Amino acid sequence: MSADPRTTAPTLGRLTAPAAWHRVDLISDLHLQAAEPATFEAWRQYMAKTPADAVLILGDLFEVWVGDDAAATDPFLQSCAQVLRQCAQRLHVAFMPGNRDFLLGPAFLTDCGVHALSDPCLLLWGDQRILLSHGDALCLDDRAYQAFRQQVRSAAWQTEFLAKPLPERLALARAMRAQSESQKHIGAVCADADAFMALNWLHAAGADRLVHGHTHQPADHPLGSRQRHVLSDWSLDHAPARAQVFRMQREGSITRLDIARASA
Ligand code: LP5
Ligand code: MN
Repeated sequence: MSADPRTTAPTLGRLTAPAAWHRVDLISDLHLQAAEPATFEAWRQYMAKTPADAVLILGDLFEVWVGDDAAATDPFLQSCAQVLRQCAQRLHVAFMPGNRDFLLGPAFLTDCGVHALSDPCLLLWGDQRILLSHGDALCLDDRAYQAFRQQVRSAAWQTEFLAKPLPERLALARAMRAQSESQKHIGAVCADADAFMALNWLHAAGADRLVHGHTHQPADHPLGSRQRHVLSDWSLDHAPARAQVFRMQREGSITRLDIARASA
């Protein structure tokens, strides 16, 4: 019998912020793709202009990622790599995998100068202890997804998948995206983060705040004396337009900025 994820202590990554950091930006769920040029352009400008000391990307930066070899031949992915590379020369950029881009590998990150974040990860910053996650692992009521997740996060499945020819991987990813969207259209899935599991993670990490994405329902939820903050997804190519940056200051204040203000 496998352990109950609601009560199991998570394996935590850690990021200790240097004393010099004053602002940290959190973004997630941009789902970058060539078919959504306005979203890409807003992200490009934001990455070039943000006054933050660090941009931490909490998963689903890309619509799908089927292996680092795809980036070598895809002009759109090369443009994304260039944006990451230029930003990483100016400030600390880190990436945590989401359910769309969990196959993004260390070779691509190293090539872009981007640091890897594991999920969940504890950010230690002055007096603050902030827990970061993509959020999909917390959506426990979505049993079908959790079974799928367990399978595709295994080393054996990933080795087998990445050994397939690129066109086959792209076709499988397209089929999986279509399957996922069709589930939503029939209203089958409306899972949110499990509050008990979120609180267990916060206790285990000794953290006051949990920040995650994935559910695309931006909000701030009290959890006893602690907080769960949900990031927005980004889309400037489809209504309703949305692209929010979650900006944290060293002294503890938090602001949700729309993209125009975040890039100023
Ligand atoms: O991403 P989103 O927001 O639409 O929905 C997620 C869950 N869906 C996914 C799938 C991704 O959208 C697509 C993954 C692309 C990765 C590319 C590389 C790997 C390719 C893998 C090929 C097999 O993560 C969705 C959740 C939702 O979040 C809310 O939490 O519900 O979960 C699902 O839709 C999964 C299904 O519920 C269970 C799937 C069982 C497998 C069925 C196989 C169908 C045939 C597909 C052909 C490969
Ligand atoms: Mn997601």
